[in-house]
Amino acid sequence: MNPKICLLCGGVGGARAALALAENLPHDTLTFVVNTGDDFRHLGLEVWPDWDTLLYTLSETGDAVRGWGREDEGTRAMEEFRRLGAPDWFHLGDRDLALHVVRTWQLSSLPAHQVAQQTLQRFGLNVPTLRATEESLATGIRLRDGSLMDFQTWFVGHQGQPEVGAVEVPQASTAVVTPGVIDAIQECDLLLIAPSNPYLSIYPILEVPAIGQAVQARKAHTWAVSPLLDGKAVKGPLDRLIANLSDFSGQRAVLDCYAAWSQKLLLPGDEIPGLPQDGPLLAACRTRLGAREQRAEFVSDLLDVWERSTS
Ligand code: FO1
Repeated sequence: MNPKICLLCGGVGGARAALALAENLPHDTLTFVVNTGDDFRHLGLEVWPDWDTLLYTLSETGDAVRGWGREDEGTRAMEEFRRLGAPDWFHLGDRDLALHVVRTWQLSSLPAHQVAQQTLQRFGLNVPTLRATEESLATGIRLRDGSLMDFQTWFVGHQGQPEVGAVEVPQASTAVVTPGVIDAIQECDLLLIAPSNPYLSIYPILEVPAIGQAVQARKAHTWAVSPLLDGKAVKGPLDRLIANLSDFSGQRAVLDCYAAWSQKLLLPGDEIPGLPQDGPLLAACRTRLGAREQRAEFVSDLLDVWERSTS
């Protein structure tokens, strides 16, 4: 029987892992819990980048090359923003913009989890997909010089270049956990941490006390998927964050990130030799997720490891 899986995810790696599960497993065995640390208000609009990347990836309406925003997207609104003197460092495509306008309008009368569910329905998606928290976790980047920069200003505005001293999640202790998140963590057979950026996409979720405690209580059932391939990040600033924030490098750094949370780390088999065997157990798994057949291989390996662990 297929395990009930709850996936903690964020970013492009998280969205691809969610797509892999949704393409290959019964939808009623899955729940996705999405990072809300990247969410911010821009031009008066509520922008939920990790949620939207998941929404567009699962509905196959996203720009697969960039990894964010819609495919077949227009730039007319952006051109007009520029003409009117509005900030243009964060690109909002025409169709993507419509989503943010409708979301902001809906949030004036509905809680975030209801707005999110309505959007899923409009995109024809039926896998339970939950924002980790009702409001943004407002991830902050503490720079090496001691100053604090909000996440999107660092990630997009400065292209992730300023050296990072720490990732901070100031709203974590007061944020309201979305209904259903704790139940999904407690009731799943397998709590899977997606191959997302551990520092930017997963750590903010785990920093929410009720979520962190629930995950800790399920450590024996928690597996993490490494976001590194050939010891390197597939996309984004992870390699530099590891250099800034970890005492280790490559897969050893990922192992260290998840030692307190996870019973197993899944990573390509040829990257296992040389890694220490005294922390989370290491399991070989094909983790390339760019093409449909690779995603099927990933899920097949995941289920093999699962069957071996339960027999
Ligand atoms: N990332 C960029 O690098 N540049 C952008 O202009 C940009 C716009 C954008 C608009 C909507 C959205 O949902 C995401 C967008 N992203 C953009 C991606 C996003 O900010 C980051 O990739 C994530 O927050 C990191 O996971």
